[in-house]
Amino acid sequence: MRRKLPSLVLAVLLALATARVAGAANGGFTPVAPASPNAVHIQHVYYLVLGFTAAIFVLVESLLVVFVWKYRGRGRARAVEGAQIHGHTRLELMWTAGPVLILAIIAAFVFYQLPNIDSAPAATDPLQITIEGHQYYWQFDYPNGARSIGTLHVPVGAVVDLTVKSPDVLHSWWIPALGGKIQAIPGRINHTWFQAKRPGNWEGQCAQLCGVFHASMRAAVQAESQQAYRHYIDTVAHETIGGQIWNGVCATCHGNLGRGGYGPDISGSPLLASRSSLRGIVHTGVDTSRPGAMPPVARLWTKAEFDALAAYVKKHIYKPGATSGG
Ligand SMILES: [Cu+2]
Repeated sequence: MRRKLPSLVLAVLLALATARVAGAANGGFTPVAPASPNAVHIQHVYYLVLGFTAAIFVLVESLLVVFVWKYRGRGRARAVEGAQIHGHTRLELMWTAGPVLILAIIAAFVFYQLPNIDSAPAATDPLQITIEGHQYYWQFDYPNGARSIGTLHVPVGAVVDLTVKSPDVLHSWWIPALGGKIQAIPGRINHTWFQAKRPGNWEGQCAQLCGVFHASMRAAVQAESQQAYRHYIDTVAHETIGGQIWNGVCATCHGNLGRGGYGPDISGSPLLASRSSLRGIVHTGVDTSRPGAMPPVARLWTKAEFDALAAYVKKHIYKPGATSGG
């Protein structure tokens, strides 16, 4: 026993040292700090389930260690069978009734929390936002007709009603700090909501495998003052749409400066300076039957959006004379 003590102490210390990392809010076992009431209630459920599973884990593992020690071979020859033990009615009843009880408690608690996760707090005038998932970007439409790509701006404290759609394939909207996932399904309209309780920027990403660039399909929600929100949707969203489209749509594959990534280097391509050629390629895509080919990203853009992108790439991305692979 004395020989084993140092390794036992080491194991316990190691467990304690890693427990802190595991318990940290991000990158650990626990959800991110919630910023919306629905996310708060989801977290309550999470912790109840975590409590039971942690207790069961500790119970089972410690019994395992105790039994391994207590019923070890003690030098018995390998061919000789150990003592055969069976039948213990009370124990068997306990480990049948216990799990039933635990599952009933979890189910009851989930049903108790569900209405608060599902339904938004009553608000006289919730903010209506339409979200569209596209390969490989998120698009947001505001009540005044403004549109943004990649980042959704909302006023702090507003109940936000989200209408979630997809014109191409399945996607899944998910900002963990602001509630659960909701599928974006072609031909169907889904709804969810959130209410950002404090100013901040929360990130998430598409939670449904939707193609080669699924992992790059990030989204963010920026909660700001009512004044900053109004300024954004009245002025900024419109003025920056060209850059938003470049960064949110094109740069995903072609790199921030268009120097290539998954997609070819387009920084020197004359296509960027020619409106009609650019229009053709973003509207129809390239070789779309091939998996991972360029999708027709602009299929549903307005003329103003295409014009803004064309002006942006010509000014900021196009570098005549740079080597071009496409
Ligand atoms: Cu997606």
